[in-house]
Amino acid sequence: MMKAMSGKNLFDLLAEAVTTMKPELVAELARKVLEQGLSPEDALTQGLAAGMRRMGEKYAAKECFVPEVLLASRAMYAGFDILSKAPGHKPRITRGEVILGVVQGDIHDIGKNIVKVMVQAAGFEVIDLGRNVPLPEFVKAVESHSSDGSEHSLVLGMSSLMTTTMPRMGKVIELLDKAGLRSKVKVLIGGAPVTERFAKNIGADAYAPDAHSAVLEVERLAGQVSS
Ligand code: B1M
Repeated sequence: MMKAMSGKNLFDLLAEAVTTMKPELVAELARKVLEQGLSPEDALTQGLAAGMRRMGEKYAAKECFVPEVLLASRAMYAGFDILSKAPGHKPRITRGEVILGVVQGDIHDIGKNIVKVMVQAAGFEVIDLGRNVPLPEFVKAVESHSSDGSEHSLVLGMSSLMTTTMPRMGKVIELLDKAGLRSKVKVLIGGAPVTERFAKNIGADAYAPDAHSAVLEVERLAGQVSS
């Protein structure tokens, strides 16, 4: 049985349990976060995401290998499942729709899933297309959700973790243009190699470096989209 502890301690322990690849401990700590009435969003960003970030740094420094990164992401999901289903974590009002996906050729979806939960928590409905999404699927989703008769604003969020796949986000914008749908949707992009400058170059409306900024950008963009 774990004693009550401060949010910061608990979030640090969560991050550590991710980097030490312990799914049972991550789940136990995530439940503790909820029992203590702490914020699931803070636990996601300061605990789970921080742990994965640390794991990413270790991988880049060749201090660990792909199987360990996979085990860490499995541990991360053990907490993610609990925190994302927390009561009161569901959107109370739908402030708009956000189509989200990782572009074709790219299977890195941990960051996208964190963005998804945070955006849902902020009251938006998320249409999750998943990862390795064929480019026309983004266009189809925009087409169907911009003509579904709803009064809500529509944002398309694309994620890419590789320099080889990030130009495909620009391709999707071109396809939206060709289909006459560009004005119906605001485009937000993100992912570790993406920059503000790249976003401008490909004609995206916004860039967010992390999940928290993604929520702020979605809120800003949703206010701009005409229904
Ligand atoms: Co891969 N991988 N990987 N990998 N992997 C990277 C990305 C890499 C940088 C590692 C390296 O070489 N240093 C490198 C890419 C190099 C490049 O740019 N060209 C790489 C590579 C090469 C590969 C493979 C090709 C390896 C191989 O097979 N030879 C292969 C690719 C397969 C494919 O996609 N086709 C591969 C595979 C994998 C695993 C399957 C083992 C696993 C992915 C598991 C999964 O996602 N389900 C994996 C992982 C985990 C990583 C690293 C280590 C960590 C990524 C991560 O989850 N970070 C990564 C190295 C690194 O980043 N240092 C690496 C934590 C996550 C919380 O952060 O995703 O950045 P992030 O998301 C953040 C922000 O970016 C932002 O908010 C999130 C939360 O704060 N954000 C958005 C993300 N999306 C957003 C969208 C928004 C807004 C903000 O708006 C819509």
